Amino acid sequence: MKKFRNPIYVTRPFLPSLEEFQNGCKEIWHNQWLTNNGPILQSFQKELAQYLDVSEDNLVLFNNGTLALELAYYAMGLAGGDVITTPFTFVATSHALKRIGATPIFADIDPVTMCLDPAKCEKLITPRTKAIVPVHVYGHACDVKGFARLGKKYGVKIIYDAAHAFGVNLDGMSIAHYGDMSMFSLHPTKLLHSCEGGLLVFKDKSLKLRLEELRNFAIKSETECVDIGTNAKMNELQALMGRLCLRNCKKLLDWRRKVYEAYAKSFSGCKQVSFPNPRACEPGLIPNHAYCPILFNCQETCERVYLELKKHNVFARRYFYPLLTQFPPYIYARNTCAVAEDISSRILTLPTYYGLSLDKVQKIASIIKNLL
Ligand code: T4K
Repeated sequence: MKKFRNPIYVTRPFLPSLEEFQNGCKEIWHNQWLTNNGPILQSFQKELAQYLDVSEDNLVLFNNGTLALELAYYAMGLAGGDVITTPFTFVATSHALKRIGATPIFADIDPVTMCLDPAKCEKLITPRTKAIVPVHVYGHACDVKGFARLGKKYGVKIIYDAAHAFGVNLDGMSIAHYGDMSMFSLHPTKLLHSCEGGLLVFKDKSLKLRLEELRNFAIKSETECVDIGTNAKMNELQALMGRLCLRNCKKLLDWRRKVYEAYAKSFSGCKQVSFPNPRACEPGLIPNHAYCPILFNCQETCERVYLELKKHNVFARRYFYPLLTQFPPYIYARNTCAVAEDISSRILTLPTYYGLSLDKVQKIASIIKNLL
C-alpha cells in the first residue's frame, strides 16, 4: 500500500476561520486589555458554564491544564498527604502532586475502562490519604459511583483529572458534575482548546475566590498577598480561541464519532486486536472519542504496527507508554500495577480529529490489518 503524501498525525487542532479570529482580535485591540481576568475571558467563562450546566461560581480558567491541576491540589489542601492515583496517564497528573509536596500512591486500573479501579484504591487508603485522583483516560468515564462511595466512606476528596473528557456526558449530564472537582485541559490536542488552557469545575463555591487568587500570585488587593500563588492566568487571545472553538463543539463531536465508528467497523471480527468501546461499562455514557486507542495481543505486534504506520507517514502515538512508574520520580512504585503495565505495553492511539476523512481511516485500518 502506498504511503500517505502528507503526514497524518495522531491529532490536529480545530481552527476557526482566520477571519473570525481577526474579528475577535479587533475587540481585544479596542479594549487594550490583554490578560488578568479580561472581558473575553469572562465571556468564555459564561459560555462554558452554560455548556456544562453549572454556575459561573463553580468554575475557573487557567493558562494550562497542568497549573490548573497543581493549584487544584494545593487549594484542596493535599500538600504533605498521600494521594491515590493511576499510573496509566500523562505525567502531568502526578507531576502536579509532587510539585505541591503530595505523594502519589499508585493503584491499578480496570482492564475494560482503563481508568483507576475503586476496589484497588480502597485497599490502599490509610489515615494519610487525603484524596483520590482518577483520570477519565481517553475520555472513557471512571466508575464515578464507586469513587463517590469511597469519598463518602473515608472522607477523602475525589478530584478527577478530566483532561481528555470535555464534551463527555454521563447519565444525561456533563461529566464535570461528578466528584469534588474536575480539571479539563484546553490544549490543542484536546477536543476543545484555547491554544493552551485549563478549566477547573468544582462543587464548593468558596473555592472560586481562592483559586482566582492563587492563579494571580495569591494577590488579594493592591496591598495584600495572602499565600504563595503563581501566574496561571489565561490571556485574552487564548480566551478568544476557546470561545470560537466552543461554538463548534457539536460539529467536532459528531466528526470524531464517525471516525470512531469507521475504525470500529474496520476492526470488527479482527481477533488480534480489541478496539475499546467506551460505553462497554457505562451504557449512560455519551463519549467524546477524544482518542482512538487500539489494543494488540502483545507488545511486539504493537511496536511493529507503530513503526509500519510511520513508514506510511502515519504518526500514531503510544499513549501511555512507558507507564509513569517506569520514570525516575515514580520508580518506587514500579511493578505494582500489573493491569496498567500490561495495557500500556500493547496499546496504540490512532489518528482522530475533525477533518480526518473516512477514506483515510479505512486506509490506516487496512495498513494495520495487513500486518496482523
Ligand atoms: N492530565 C492528562 C491526563 C493529560 O493528558 C494532560 C495533557 C494533562 C493532564 C495536562 O494538560 P495540559 O497542561 O497539557 O493542558 C500532548 C499534550 O501536550 C498534552 O496536553 C497531553 N495531555 C498529552 C497526552 O499529549 P505530546 O508531547 O504528545 O504532544 P505533541 O506536541 O507531540 O502533539 C501531538 C500531535 O498533535 C503532534 O504530533 C501533532 C499534533 N499537533 C500538536 C500541537 C501542539 C498539532 O497538529 N498542532 C499543535 O499545535 O503531549
